[in-house]
Amino acid sequence: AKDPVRVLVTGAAGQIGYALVPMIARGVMLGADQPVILHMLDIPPAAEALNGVKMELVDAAFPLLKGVVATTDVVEACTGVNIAVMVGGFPRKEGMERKDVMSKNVSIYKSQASALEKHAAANCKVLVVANPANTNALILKEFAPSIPERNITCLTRLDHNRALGQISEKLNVQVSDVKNVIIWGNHSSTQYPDVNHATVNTSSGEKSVKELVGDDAWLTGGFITTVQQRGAAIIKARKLSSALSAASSACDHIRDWVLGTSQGTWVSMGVYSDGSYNVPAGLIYSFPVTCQNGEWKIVQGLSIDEFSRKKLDVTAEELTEEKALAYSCLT
Ligand code: NAX
Repeated sequence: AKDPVRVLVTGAAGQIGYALVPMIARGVMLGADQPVILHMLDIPPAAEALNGVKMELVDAAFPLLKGVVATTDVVEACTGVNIAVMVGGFPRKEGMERKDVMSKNVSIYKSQASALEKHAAANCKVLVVANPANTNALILKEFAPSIPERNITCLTRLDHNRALGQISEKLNVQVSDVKNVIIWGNHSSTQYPDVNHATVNTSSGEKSVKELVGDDAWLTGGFITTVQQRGAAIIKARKLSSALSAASSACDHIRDWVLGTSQGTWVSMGVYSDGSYNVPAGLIYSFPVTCQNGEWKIVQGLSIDEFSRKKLDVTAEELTEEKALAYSCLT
């Protein structure tokens, strides 16, 4: 039998945490043959709720779950973890300035970066979910210099999956037959969902999404805004933000990163930019990536038309501003 993998979930007493930890314990994230030990971190006001989640994990008697650490101590939470899913953060409340929210998250991600750097297992892979996800990941990277930058990522897979879902609904095809959409940039409303290279597997072979949809006005208009605004639409309908879809996408992100993407398929991940596609280096930016042997690689050589170029630049500009704002909170 395989040795258990230790998976940290911060903010584990929250909504996404509640949906995510059972998925991890069932093998959705790392595979049905991979035992796991869950490390759950939250803050003292949520300690009792966190303990309730631990009780439910015990009650669910998951065969793959070999242990549960539920704690408000960041060092205990980070010790020995192989995977860290950072869901905890400070939410934006009505009437709060952007800078104040940023400042709270910068201080959280700075201190959690240090704890991970000192106490996580070597080669720990990090996924930041909490917003502003790209910039939180960047702060984590800056304050954990001994963790390789390729190990620090943020979640845009939910946006990617939302784009697959919209195409599947529009064309009335199975979502599993749609692939290679791209989310470029920030996990925010400036993200660019791009279908220029996306395909659908049909009974007569692979067809381009653009050709099958045949409605450029939708692809460059309603489709993009629907994906960009989906989070807000969920809040309006549920009176709560997306949780099960966020949790499921976080599992997809880690599973593909660790176990690999299938041949001919790419996914979207927020990763440290190396300047590919003329995206400024030094931002955490969502790119199309393939994964093999536990490493992601940015898909190279895709054509970028003028419309797309503008969209890639707008979301990069927003990230550059966020980065400056985050840095201004450090001093
Ligand atoms: P909740 O407010 O339900 O849960 C957040 C939890 O984090 C709470 O239990 C809170 O006590 C805890 N927390 C706060 N500060 C902490 C700290 N310093 N250390 C550890 N835990 C801490 O929010 P939820 O709906 O679960 O969303 C979590 C985060 O995911 C939010 O920042 C949200 O904006 C972000 N999202 C990101 C998405 C993405 O695709 N990247 C999509 C879903 C979601 O909106």
